[in-house]
Amino acid sequence: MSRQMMLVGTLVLCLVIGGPTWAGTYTLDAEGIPLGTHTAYDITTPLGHVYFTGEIQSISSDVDLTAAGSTGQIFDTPGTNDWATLDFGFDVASLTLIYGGNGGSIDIYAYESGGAVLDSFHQDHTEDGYPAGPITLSGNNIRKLSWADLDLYWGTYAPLDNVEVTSSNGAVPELPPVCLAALGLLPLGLKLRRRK
Ligand SMILES: [Ca+2]
Ligand SMILES: [Ca+2]
Ligand SMILES: [Ca+2]
Repeated sequence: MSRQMMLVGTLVLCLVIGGPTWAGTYTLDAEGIPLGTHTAYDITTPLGHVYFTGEIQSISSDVDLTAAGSTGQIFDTPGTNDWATLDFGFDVASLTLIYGGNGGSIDIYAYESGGAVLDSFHQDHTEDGYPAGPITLSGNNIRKLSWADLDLYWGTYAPLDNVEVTSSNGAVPELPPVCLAALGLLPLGLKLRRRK
């Protein structure tokens, strides 16, 4: 068997065993998540796991959010003096989303894994007729998105929808660790074979 054939064979075999990891963009639309309040609800996406803390509501009651494209369920603040959060189990390059409310303000922060703020957004008013996005928050390896209505002292209604998540890894298939390990051992295998 030629060296090239062994290389291709090893790649195919380890991709079958490990499965390629596809990175790119995925939109979180809150559909399929049980209604009510959650703590770190696990949303499995092709990009990796995302954990939602906050309230899932069945429909937006904000006309601006609906006009911006919100359909069905929404990600809302819990209304328990706390932030709603989306925690990402992978590095995120940017988040494009629509937001709303029927009064008060909205603050949205994007954090890195160490807790430093990478980007943020603030709007003084969310009453009818005020903008609802889309806006984009970006940064080097975002791991968490948090938002709240601080103007109404933890107002209970500050919804997001259609959160388009772009992974830092770009839209390319990634080799699983088993492939990298197999490729790393390949030269050794060829050497032993030549000795026989
Ligand atoms: Ca939705
Ligand atoms: Ca509004
Ligand atoms: Ca709420």
